[in-house]
Amino acid sequence: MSSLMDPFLQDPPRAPNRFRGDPTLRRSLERVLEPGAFEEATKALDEAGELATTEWPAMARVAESNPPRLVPFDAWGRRVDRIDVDPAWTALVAEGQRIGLTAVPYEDAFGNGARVVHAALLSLFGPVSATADCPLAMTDAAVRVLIDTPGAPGQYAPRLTARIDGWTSGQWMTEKEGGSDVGRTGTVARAEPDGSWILRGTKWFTSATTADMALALARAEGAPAGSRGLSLFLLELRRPDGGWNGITVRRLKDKMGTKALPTAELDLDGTVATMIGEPGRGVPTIAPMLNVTRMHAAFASLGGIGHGLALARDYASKREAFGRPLRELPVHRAWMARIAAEYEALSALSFRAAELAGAVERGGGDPALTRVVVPLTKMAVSRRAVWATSNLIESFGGAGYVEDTGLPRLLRDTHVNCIWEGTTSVMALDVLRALGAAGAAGAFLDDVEARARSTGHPALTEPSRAVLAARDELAALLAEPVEQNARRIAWGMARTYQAALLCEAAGWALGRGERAPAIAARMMTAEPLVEGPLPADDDLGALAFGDGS
Ligand code: MFK
Repeated sequence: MSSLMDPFLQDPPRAPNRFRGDPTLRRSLERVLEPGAFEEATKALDEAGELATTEWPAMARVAESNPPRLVPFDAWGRRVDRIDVDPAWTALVAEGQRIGLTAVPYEDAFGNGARVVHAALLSLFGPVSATADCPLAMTDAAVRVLIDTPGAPGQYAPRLTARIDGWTSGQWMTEKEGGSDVGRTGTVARAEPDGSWILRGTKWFTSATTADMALALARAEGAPAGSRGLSLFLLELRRPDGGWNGITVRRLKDKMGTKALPTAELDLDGTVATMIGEPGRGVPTIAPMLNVTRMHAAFASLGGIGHGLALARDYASKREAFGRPLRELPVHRAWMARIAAEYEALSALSFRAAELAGAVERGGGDPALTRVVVPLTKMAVSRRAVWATSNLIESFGGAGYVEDTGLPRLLRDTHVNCIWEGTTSVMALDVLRALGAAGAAGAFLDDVEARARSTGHPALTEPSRAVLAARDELAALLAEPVEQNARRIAWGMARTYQAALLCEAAGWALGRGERAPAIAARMMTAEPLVEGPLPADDDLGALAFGDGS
């Protein structure tokens, strides 16, 4: 061999079938689903698990290497505002539709487990889809709104849930003035004599601008300021002749991640729309959409951890340091175990949320508890997934920081989920708002207790005791849920609920000779579940902003 040839080559990390090779995911489904539904789901998940390590990441690489481009004018000077996306990205959207990401929740194949199966499919597809899951999230959510809103036009849901040649929907809320504070929306709607509405304003963050339709908030002329003056409108992006429906594209956003996803600033001027739901009830009418997209954010993040962990496990078997494969180094084993514990805990929380949401969507379940658990899950999974994916890419050393390994994308694309559809603080405040409903706090605390007590296995005595102590601490905090404590309460609830659910999952798994959830329960409950009290508001201002100091 020539001395110029480097004999040292690294074998790239390869994930096995992402469903069959992920015991956490398989266990979560097997435990929660009816046996018949689990068998049925396994076929679809096996196929998705295979594609998630082969074709989809290859397509995503192509899509990301050719990001969307805005073409404002055609060759002859006409304003066209064409958004060119790579065909691989369009094909990934179609793949998501084909495997049922906009259909499964509305089909009967999995009964009450539909949202659970859907969530698992999403966790396999999301992290390797070049964010093609984003338009599918909004499409799924738009279907929910159309179904839930009396009098909404009936022709759209069948198009949006079609597995072949389906439509996609956008969701246009965010404006310059109102990101979290949606009540500041400036877009106005003028009533026309034929009953339609004409919209005018600027939408500041519209993802998936290639959609066929969108749901948008706007203020009818003469309606009061604030969120109670907003109504919800449905619009088709294109007129029947193919031209834009009173829409011009100001620019595409240059984002930190989600590079293949065309996110745009749009001016609406003369956009023809239909009002959905009652005037002035736009926020509560669009709220079911938020609850669905927040579940999507959680499962895309969870999938990011699962995908990164699969690669990191493979790498740790191949890569040698200090004379041994990484997986044999005690420091590496302890670190990877902590990340795996987090994945077990976040999976337990996420699939519980999917179980609750699926039951409510089918007219049963516990709506008050679900209303609390969905924002809690979105908050905890998206934020902790940033920690987990950051640690996972670090586990590859320098390779994790090199773009053409594809690894940095894992962190970038996960990070958006902390922001998209409501930040961590917005979620914490939403949890407090949801706890205000009659019976919600009691239902949550009772569920924590029931899960912690569900196992008498001696290996779980300590974890279960820690959960019950944290439950009592939370009960005291929830008696006076002040805004300053919103994040502390929400994080305490998330960690305590995760640990309670882990105890239950661990009891089930130990019965089958599987010990990973029990180890995770021990690791998670060895850390504080509820943070200690905060200093006074004055002190917080002095520390955070230098107030009065
Ligand atoms: C994937 C790639 C993405 C690419 C890049 C994207 C970057 C980021 C782009 C973004 O900007 S995403 C940000 C999107 N924005 C949000 O998610 C909004 C965040 N803010 C909230 O969620 C606020 O909590 C909310 C706007 C809902 C608060 O509005 P209000 O009007 O101040 O709340 P209020 O008065 O508490 O609630 C009004 C009604 O809605 C109440 O019903 P009633 O009128 O019948 O009493 C609430 O119960 C109901 N409601 C609010 N949230 C609900 C809900 N109902 C059910 N579920 C919910 N989640």
